Amino acid sequence: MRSFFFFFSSAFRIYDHLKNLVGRVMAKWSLSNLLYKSGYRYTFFGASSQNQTDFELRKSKLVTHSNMRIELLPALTDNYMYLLIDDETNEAAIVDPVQPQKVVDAVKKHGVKLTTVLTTHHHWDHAGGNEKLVKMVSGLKVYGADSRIGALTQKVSHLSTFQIGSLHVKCLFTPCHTTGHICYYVTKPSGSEQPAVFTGDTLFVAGCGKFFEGTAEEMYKALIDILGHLPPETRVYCGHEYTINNLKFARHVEPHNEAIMRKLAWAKETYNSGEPTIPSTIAEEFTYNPFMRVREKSVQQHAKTDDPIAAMGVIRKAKDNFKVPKD
Ligand SMILES: N[C@@H](CCC(=O)N[C@@H](CS)C(=O)NCC(=O)O)C(=O)O
Ligand SMILES: [Zn+2]
Repeated sequence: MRSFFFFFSSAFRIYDHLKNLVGRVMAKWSLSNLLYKSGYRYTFFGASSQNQTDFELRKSKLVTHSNMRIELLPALTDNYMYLLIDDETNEAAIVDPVQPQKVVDAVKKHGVKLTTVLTTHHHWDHAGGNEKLVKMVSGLKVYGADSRIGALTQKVSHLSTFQIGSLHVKCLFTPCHTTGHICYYVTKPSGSEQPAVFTGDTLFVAGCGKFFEGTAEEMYKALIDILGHLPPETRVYCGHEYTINNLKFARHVEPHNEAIMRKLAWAKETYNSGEPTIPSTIAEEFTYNPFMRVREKSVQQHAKTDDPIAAMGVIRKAKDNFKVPKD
């Protein structure tokens, strides 16, 4: 009987040992690990080359304007949520709170009163936390322009305005990535404040969102006529950390543009130390963002057209099919 048990416990130990060994070898050679090591990482839309640090190591960052503070909260693989704090009243808003617990923790850390949710568009990686957050924090007003947005309480449209404490918010309707996309422009009336704009998936640092539900003409209107007319010093807070890939595409479009080379070197260094590459400014975007530069000869030559709206369509299609180089 004793030797019977001994046999089984040894056999089990050997089996367990082998299982661990096989598990470790499998983990080492698994597809995700190989992709990770070769500089690839997953997004829920598929794999994309980033050549960067593990997204788990992405740090948050606090940007101080003269009358407001904005905390960048990395979420999911490459999204950002933004906690916007009005220094005068201690009231706060959160932009695209896809990970509600992280939001509640940040609100606690700053000791502010969260009253408002600003939703840029209905996609899951932006609006997917709304329902849970309104259950965790009572009395929240949830802004957005699309009825597909969860927990929506305040439906807005182009040029709708409202306050967050003493801060003034203006809604800018920028349909194209989705038909109900809103950018939020925030100013401090009578302050020397540098304004902020939360651009969701319309304008990225050095890029723009895919045209899922819109046209090149709509994106031209959004980027050039609407966002492009904001004060040049306006800080741009976008929905994703796509800066490096975007600049590699920008370099492909305009190989002789020095502003692109400088920004790319800076973005690689910044991202690899775990820091966000956000915010930029509207003025800066005009120097390196090919989608903001569709009126420039160099971009039009690449797109083989002298019509800026046609150029917008051509380079968006090219970006959709662009294979991002490793460096
Ligand atoms: N290509 C993206 C893949 C994910 C994706 O399609 N993202 C959407 C927003 S959720 C988009 O509009 N991306 C802009 C682009 O690929 O230029 C990346 O760089 O990781
Ligand atoms: Zn997105």
